This record gives sequence, C-alpha cells and structure tokens, in this order.
Amino acid sequence: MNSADAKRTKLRSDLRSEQPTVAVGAHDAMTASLIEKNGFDAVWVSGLGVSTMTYGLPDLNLITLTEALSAAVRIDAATSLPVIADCDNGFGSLSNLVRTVREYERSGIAAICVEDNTFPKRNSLYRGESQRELIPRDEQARRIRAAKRAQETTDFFFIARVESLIAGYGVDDAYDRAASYVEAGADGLLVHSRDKTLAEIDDFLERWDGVAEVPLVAVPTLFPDFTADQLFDRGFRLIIFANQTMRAAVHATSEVLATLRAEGNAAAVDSEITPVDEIFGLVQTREAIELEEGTT
Ligand code: SPV
Ligand code: MG
Repeated sequence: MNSADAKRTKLRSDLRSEQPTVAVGAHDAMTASLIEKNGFDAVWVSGLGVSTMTYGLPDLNLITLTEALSAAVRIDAATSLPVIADCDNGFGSLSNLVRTVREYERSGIAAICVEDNTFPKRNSLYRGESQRELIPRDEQARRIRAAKRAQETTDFFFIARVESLIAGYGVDDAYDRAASYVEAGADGLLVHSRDKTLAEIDDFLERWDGVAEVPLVAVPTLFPDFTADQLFDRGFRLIIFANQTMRAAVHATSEVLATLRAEGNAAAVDSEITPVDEIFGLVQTREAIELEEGTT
C-alpha cells in the first residue's frame, strides 16, 4: 500500500472508531510534524492559516489552487498522518472544483473540504456587516456530484461544508443543504457554526439523527469550551482545532520580537525559544548527514 492509500485507509478507519478523530490545523510542514509528534490523528491544512502565514493575505479566495495545493503537498510530505485540505469553495466554477479533486487526489492528499460560500469567499469567523450569499443548494449539489464523479480512487474523502448557520439562514436551510450534499455523494459533512451554546447545532443534530451515516465534522473555534469527547458524544466524529497553532506562532513570535527589541541581545529570549539542536532533531539532520557520509 502506498502512503496515500495508507493515509486514506487510516482516516476512514479512524472515523469508524468509537472515539473522536482529532485533527489540528497546520500552515506549514513543521507544524504538521509537531501535530503528529503530539499524538493527534490528522492534519487540517487551514485556508486561513496558509493565506495568512504563507502569503500574508486575508482569507478571501486570494490564493490559487496551485498555491493551496503546494502548501498541502509540503505539509503532507512532513507527516504520516492523513491530511485534510481546506479547499475553500473549490477555487471557482464547477470545472475548477472538478480540477481541484483531480489534483489533490493525484497528489496523495487524503481528504478535502469544500464549502458553499460564493466566490470571493469570506472567512466564517469574520463578523462582517453584509448578508452573505451562499451558492444555491442545488447548484452546490451539482458541483459536488461532478466532483465525486471525477474521483479516480475509492478512498479519497470529500467533506462538504455547510455555511447556513454562519450566514444566518438557519437550521432548516442547513438540514436541506446537508441532505442534498450527502445525496450528491459527499463522504463527510461539516456544519459550521459560531453559536457558543451549540443550540443551533443541537437542533441540526436532532433533525439529522439517523438520516445518513456520513461522519459529521466540527470546528469548535467559537464553542471552545466543548472537548473533543463531548462533541463526539453529541454526534461529531471528526473534530478540527483549525487555527490554534497559527495563533500560537503569531503570539510567540510577537513576544520574542518585543523582548529582542527591548533588550537588544539574543540571550534575553533564549529561555523562551526552542534550542537549535532540537530544531536539527525535528528534521532528522543527523540521520541525513550520516547517510551522506556513509556512516550508517
Ligand atoms: C480554516 O481554518 O481556514 C477554516 C476554518 O476554514 S474557519 O477559519 O473556522 O472557517
Ligand atoms: Mg478555511
């Protein structure tokens, strides 16, 4: 079994297990390898993370399919965990979405997630004033059907993301969209929400109970008090901590820069940062040199 097959098989079997599958968002390869080292089950390639951390751009469909895919491929190479790549709204038209599936699948990525935001998208956590349009339900279902037909393997995993609750269209709209997307062939369903109490999500879950066996996915950024186990007990199988590593990196880097600026010497930050030897170890430097020098 090649590594793409092994990762896809692992993701599907984790999602059938009797415990939550927990993914953490990465914006680069090192973050992915740290996520693996810390015992998580999968890596989420965050569109927000890649836009922000790799390109210094807002999460508004400014990065292209090629840029997003190359970030996902670098991340995938750095971990043996399955990678779930955020593909925003599929980077454009139905044909763009079909190409997205082909490219990510052929590149060995285990899973992708595609949302029903219109182009240009808004990040779901952004509190804008204007009413957000979503791709009409039947049109998004048609796009998903075409995308799934384009798939060449059986295990590549397609998560359809429903933005009804984020955009204020309510639980009925979320339910109708979820049912259509699953009928169109989605393998998993992410119903995104910013409701801290989970009341809307609970309404959705109650209506959804028994409708379809597809794994449900939660991104609990805005209901952060719920643990992965609690979300699993409510009915979610995959929990994605989407942006905590990116925010940790911005926070830690800002602190170190402030200290360096104030103190003017490197020793002032030494106790706050990872020793260089540990960095060498994280990318197996000794092993590579021993191989080069023929000492192994
Ligand atoms: C991301 O990490 O890019 C996501 C999750 O799509 S969210 O930012 O909550 O929309
Ligand atoms: Mg995103």
